[in-house]
Amino acid sequence: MVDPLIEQAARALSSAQTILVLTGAGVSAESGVPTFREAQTGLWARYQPEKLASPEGWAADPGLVWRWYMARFGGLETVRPNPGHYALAALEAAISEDGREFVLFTQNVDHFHEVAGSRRVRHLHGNLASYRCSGCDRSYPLRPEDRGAEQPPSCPSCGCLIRPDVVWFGEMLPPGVVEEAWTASRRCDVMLVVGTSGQVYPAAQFPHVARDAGATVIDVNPDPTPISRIAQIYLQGASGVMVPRVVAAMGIETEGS
Ligand code: BJW
Ligand code: ZN
Repeated sequence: MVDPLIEQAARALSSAQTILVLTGAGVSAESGVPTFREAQTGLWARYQPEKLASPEGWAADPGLVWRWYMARFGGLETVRPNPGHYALAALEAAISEDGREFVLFTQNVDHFHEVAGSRRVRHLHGNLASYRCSGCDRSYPLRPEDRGAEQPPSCPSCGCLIRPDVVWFGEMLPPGVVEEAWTASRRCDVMLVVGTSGQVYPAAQFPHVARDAGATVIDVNPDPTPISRIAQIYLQGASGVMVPRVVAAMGIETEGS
C-alpha cells in the first residue's frame, strides 16, 4: 500500500500547472557529499564551513579556503548522482512533455542535477567548476596544477587572487537567477523542497513566499526544519527514497526503477 502522504504529494504534483523544485545539500548527501551543517570529516573536521565560505574567511587565509574548495571539487569526481536526482529529472521530463512548467533552483555547487538529466536548473549559489578573479572579475579556466596548489593562483590580467565563483555569506546571489526565483515562487502551484535546512536566506524565504501565494509546499527531509513546519505535506525521509516514491506514485518511470 502506498503511504497516504506520498499519494497526496503525487496528486498535488500531478494536478499542478507550474512546479518549482528547490534543493539543498541533502539531495546530494546520498551521493556521499557531506552537507553543510553536519560535521565535516577528516582534515576539515576542525573548521566551520560557514567561516570558510565567507569573504572574512577568504581575507584571513585564502590558502586555507582554496584548499578546502579544491578538496571538495576533487571529491566530486568519484561520486555520482543518486536516485533522488534521477527522480527529479524524470519528473521534469514528464511534466515538460505535458506542456506544463518546471524549474529547479538549487543551492548546491555540484552538477548532479545536470548529470542526472535535469534541464531547467538554476544555480543560486554558483558552482564549483567556475573560477574568477577576486579583483577584476574575469573568469579563469582552472589549470590542472591549480588543483593541488597550496595557495590560489593569481589573475593573469591584474595579479589579484583567483577565487571560486560561488556565493559566500554577505554576497549577492546572481541577480537574474534570484529574480527568477522570487517570481517563480509567487506563481508556482507546487513547490517541492528537498534536502535543505531552511536556514540560509534568501533561498529559505522562497517556500514561505510560495505558501503565502497559495501554493502547496512539499518538503522532503529526514529532520524537521522551519520549512517542514510550514509545508502542507512533509515527507520525513531521505530524498533518494522519498522522491522516487512520489514520482513512481505519479506513474512516472525513473532510471533504475
Ligand atoms: C537530507 C538528507 C537526505 C540530510 N535527504 N535531506 C535574512 C534574514 C537573516 C539573514 C539574512 C537574510 N538575508 C540575508 C541574510 C544573510 C545570509 C544568511 O542567510 N544568513 C543566515 C545563516 C542567517 N545570507 C546571505 O548572506 C546571502 N546573501 C544575500 O542575501 O545577499 C544580500 C545581503 C547581503 C548582506 C546582508 C543582507 C543581504 C548569501 C548566502 C550564500 C550561502 N552560501 C553557501 C556557500 C556556497 C558555496 C559553497 O558551497 O561553499 O551556500 S553557505 C551554505 O548554506 C551553502 C548552501 O547552499 C547553503 C544552504 O545550506 P543547505 O543546502 O540547506 O545545507 P545544510 O547543510 O544546511 O542542510 C542540509 C539539510 O539536508 C538538512 O536539513 C538535513 O536534515 C538534510 N538532509 N540528508 C534529504 N538524504
Ligand atoms: Zn584580475
